[in-house]
Amino acid sequence: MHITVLTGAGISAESGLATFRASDGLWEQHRIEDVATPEAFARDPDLVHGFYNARRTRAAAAHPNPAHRALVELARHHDLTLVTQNVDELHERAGSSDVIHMHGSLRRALCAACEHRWDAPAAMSATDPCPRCNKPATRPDIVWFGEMPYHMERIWQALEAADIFAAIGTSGNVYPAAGFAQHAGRMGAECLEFNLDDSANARDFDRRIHGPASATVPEWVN
Ligand code: BJW
Repeated sequence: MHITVLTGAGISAESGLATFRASDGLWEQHRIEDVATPEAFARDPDLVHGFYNARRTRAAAAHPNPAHRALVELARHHDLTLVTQNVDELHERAGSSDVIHMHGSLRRALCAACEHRWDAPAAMSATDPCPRCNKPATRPDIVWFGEMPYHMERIWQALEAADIFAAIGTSGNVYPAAGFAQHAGRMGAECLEFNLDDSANARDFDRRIHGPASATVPEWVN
């Protein structure tokens, strides 16, 4: 049996990391247009680096919770593809391997000039030189609005191969991830949603399991 899981910010909420669209979420404190678009980075790279440097510090201090750990257990018994929109590394730190980071990672830096990637230091600045081309064009290796998410070919294949597709802690507001349930369902997968409430695309799921992921996901896996 092949299971494809998509995780969003909600799975890391109980590890103390803010989600985006909650009333106290990241998009209440920052305008998307100021920190999560290539235009924002071109206009004010220091502001964008400041936003991601602070999140890198918070993510490094956070710990995986029972929902992250349950997915490690799931992979022991099933053929699992784990796709995350999250830029933290809590899945890896729980013990998951081969995690597909479709929106990039706080742990990686990207040269906007030559596209070289490397491990990010704790704090970055746009004037940091690229280790390959030496240009001062360092940016976080994060997929911003209007940019193409990573590993899409592999993800579509995993959705098409899935007997079960499960979305955990994602609001269903951001494409292409918000279209995954519809696609997997059309290809024959049973679609499950784990969330506190119905997401924006709840109608695409066969079953909706409401509650905190740290309780509902381990219960599903065991
Ligand atoms: C719990 C819980 C608990 C809480 N237990 N649950 C129309 C107009 C303009 C653009 C578009 C358009 N239609 C589509 C687009 C494209 C655009 C898009 O979708 N825009 C929408 C806003 C409409 N998408 C893109 O641009 C993407 N690229 C793309 O489409 O490329 C193709 C293309 C290229 C070029 C030209 C044209 C097309 C890229 C999207 C990049 C997203 N980037 C961000 C920020 C970067 C990463 C970062 O900084 O971390 O990624 S935005 C932000 O949203 C972040 C997240 O990964 C993403 C999803 O958020 P998520 O994870 O769902 O979090 P929340 O907060 O929304 O939800 C949390 C959920 O958890 C809630 O439901 C809670 O209830 C739940 N929860 N606690 C269980 N304990």
